[in-house]
Amino acid sequence: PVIFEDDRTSVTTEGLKRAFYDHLFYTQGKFPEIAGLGDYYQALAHAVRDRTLQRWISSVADHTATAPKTVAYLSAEFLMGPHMGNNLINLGIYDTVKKAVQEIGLDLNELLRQEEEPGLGNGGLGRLAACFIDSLATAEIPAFGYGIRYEYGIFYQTIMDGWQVENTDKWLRHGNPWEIQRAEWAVEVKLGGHTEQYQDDLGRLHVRWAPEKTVAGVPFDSPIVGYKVTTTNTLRLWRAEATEAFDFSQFNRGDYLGAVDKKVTSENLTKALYPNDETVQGKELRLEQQYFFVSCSLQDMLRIHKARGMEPDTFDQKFAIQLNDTHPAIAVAELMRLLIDDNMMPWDQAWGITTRTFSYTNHTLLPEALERWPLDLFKRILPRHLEIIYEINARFLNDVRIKFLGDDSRLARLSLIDESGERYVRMAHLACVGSHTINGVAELHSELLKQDVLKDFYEMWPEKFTNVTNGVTPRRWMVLSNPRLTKLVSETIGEGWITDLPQLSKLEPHAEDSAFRDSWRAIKRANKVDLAALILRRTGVAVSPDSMFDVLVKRIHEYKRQHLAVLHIITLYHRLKSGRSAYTLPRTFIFGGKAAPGYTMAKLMIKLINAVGDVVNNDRDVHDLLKVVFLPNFNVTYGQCVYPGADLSEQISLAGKEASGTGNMKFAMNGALTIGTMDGANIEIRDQVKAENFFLFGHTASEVHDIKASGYRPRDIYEVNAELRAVVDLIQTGFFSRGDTDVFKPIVDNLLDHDPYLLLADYQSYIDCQDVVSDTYREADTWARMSILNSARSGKFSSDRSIAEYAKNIWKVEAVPITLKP
Ligand code: 26W
Repeated sequence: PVIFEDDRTSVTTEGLKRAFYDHLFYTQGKFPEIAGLGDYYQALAHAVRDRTLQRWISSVADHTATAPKTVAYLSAEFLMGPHMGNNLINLGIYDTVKKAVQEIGLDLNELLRQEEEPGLGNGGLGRLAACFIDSLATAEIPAFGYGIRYEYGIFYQTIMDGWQVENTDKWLRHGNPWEIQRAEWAVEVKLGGHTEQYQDDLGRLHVRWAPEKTVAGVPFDSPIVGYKVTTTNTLRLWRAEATEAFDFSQFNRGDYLGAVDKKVTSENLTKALYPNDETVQGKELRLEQQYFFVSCSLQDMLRIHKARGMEPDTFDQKFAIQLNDTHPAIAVAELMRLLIDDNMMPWDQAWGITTRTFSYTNHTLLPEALERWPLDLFKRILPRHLEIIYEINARFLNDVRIKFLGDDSRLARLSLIDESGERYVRMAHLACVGSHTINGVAELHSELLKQDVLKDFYEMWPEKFTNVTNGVTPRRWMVLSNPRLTKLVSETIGEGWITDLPQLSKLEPHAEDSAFRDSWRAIKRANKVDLAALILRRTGVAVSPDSMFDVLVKRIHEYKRQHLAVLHIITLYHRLKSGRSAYTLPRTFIFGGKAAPGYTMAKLMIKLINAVGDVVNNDRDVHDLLKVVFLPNFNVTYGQCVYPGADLSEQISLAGKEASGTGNMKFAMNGALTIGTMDGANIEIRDQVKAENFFLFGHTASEVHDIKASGYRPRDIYEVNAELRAVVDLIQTGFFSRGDTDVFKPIVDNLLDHDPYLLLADYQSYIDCQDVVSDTYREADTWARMSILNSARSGKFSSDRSIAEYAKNIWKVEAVPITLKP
């Protein structure tokens, strides 16, 4: 119930139109004759933001008054994607706004396209954080998302001559109407310097940290509106600024420009997101970023806790803090420091509070992704934290010693300090020791954590380990991105599925209804027309919506094996050229994803995709049966068009490498069939949709383990498999590179001599499976049935389910319904 209606709250068409003109005039300072699309977007965005505020303030007021246990989701990345569409959906005003905008003579879709998406994340982990805060708000759970307000998000990718080129992502160029700066809640963060002991009046010893420098952290808040509930939580992102004190002292010494210089240096801290996923770099600035946002967030939580009239000794009863991978793991040492040094709490009490507060999610099994900081670098930036970590370690190793008498190698393996060569601080170890619960993100991943990466910790504390399979929010990934399907589904089974996704199972009987299948197919066709238009606009390649849309979108990485899909394409092409394939199913291969700028092999994989596309797309012998496109700058916005338009979802990572995957879930919900390995959440998707509706290929994780253990020789496979040999030879002899035999040599050599991700071992199984896919697709009716069942059985993969599990089993938090206050 909107208690009083005005230009800021009204959700009638007339009220919305008034609000729009009001903001065009008073916020943008424009009138229709001189306004552009950007102005119209800003005007509408402000009108929509106004409509979140009454809920937001009601939520904050209620939480302030009743002090419920609150979740703090600490994440270095929040890959939010555009806010406007999502807010329209969650506020329940999409259709009315569309109408209001129409009556003004504008097109809502065109306005939505004006928003620069906040791409403050690399991929899966950052997008998961975004889905989770949507589900938290929808579940009416009091929660903050805490992170970094990068001035430049993930780089903007273009393709030149087939190669990836990176450009800065100036997402704040036109301002950000979705944030409110809260200068009054700025905090100070120390860096560098040294520590010293001192005695208080009672003669007790304490430690003081005398930093080399301080920076200010300024919070920027965005509302996170729950779906059709009043609860509106806060995403609080920190920006680094120079501290007043710092400027002032320099200025007084007459060094004005020196002071300005320092200001610039401070602000560099939150300048840019590191574009690497799965490979750590050990850069000083990255550690500073991590510590900066963690310290800001913990200081903020303690401020809120005290403002609610409570003492630090009850902190763990009021906050549950989730560490999104190890990027915020320094929080364990920082909370100890804040409790001990600033709040004068005894060690044991502080440690109890700390370990009851934190829980840790691991997102990767790749050894190169495990964060460790060179000890000297760590000590230079965080001298006090190193002391605290030494003390945590000493006490921890003592417990280990007691549990495993005389097992010295175990002590070395478990230590928070890696002393096997150059010394490092191991962040995953800090996270494990400081957390009450440790979880993986899919069943297989959680099992492999216990058997492999975190085995020693599992043996120490088996009770800490659990699984929470990832999920994605159906509000963005179905309702917003696939309105056609949403309409059909809601007309068929009602709207309950939007917040209770397992209700999609009510669609199952309709798979046998031919009229329903026709509607289902027509929707997929229409979505493919939209996707084809996007592809044409961005690549210049015309693709036919009548071909099968075979899609592989995710970060480019060898373990994800985009080049295995390329081997398949070349196989089909080679069959066509050698006349051994009279009847080829028309397929459009759609690739998208970014390579880390320093990851040479991944960049070469992009070049290979484009090189193969250039040849295949322009070869008349192919008769347009095969098209290969690389959609540049794949991001949330494009995802919203890609997932609904896909027929086939490629989830082809080497088994045991992909922690979960979440794109796989978005595809399945939207009716794509999956071709995939027994990896991550693929296994659970197959469990749900049933084996006959899933195209499985490749070795299992345990087979992979055995193959590697018994000495894998990829070249042997190349020697005996003629078709594979022909395919590899086409690359090797420069067929896709105008005779240049050097350019793809690193890929070919790697495959033939090392092949760490077992492409050759899985090749034949993949090709055979793809042949089955083609045969199945020809049976349009069979395919439609399978597509419906995939969607109908994807209910498990809502992030609402994931969040319910975290809330009940890990955070121990409950819903707090909010009533709207005038
Ligand atoms: C420090 C470098 C770095 C940066 C980011 C290392 C690792 C990461 C992330 C953990 C990479 C990531 O996004 N992992 C993905 O997390 C998803 C959400 O749980 C999973 O679905 C994906 O399988 C996993 O690759």
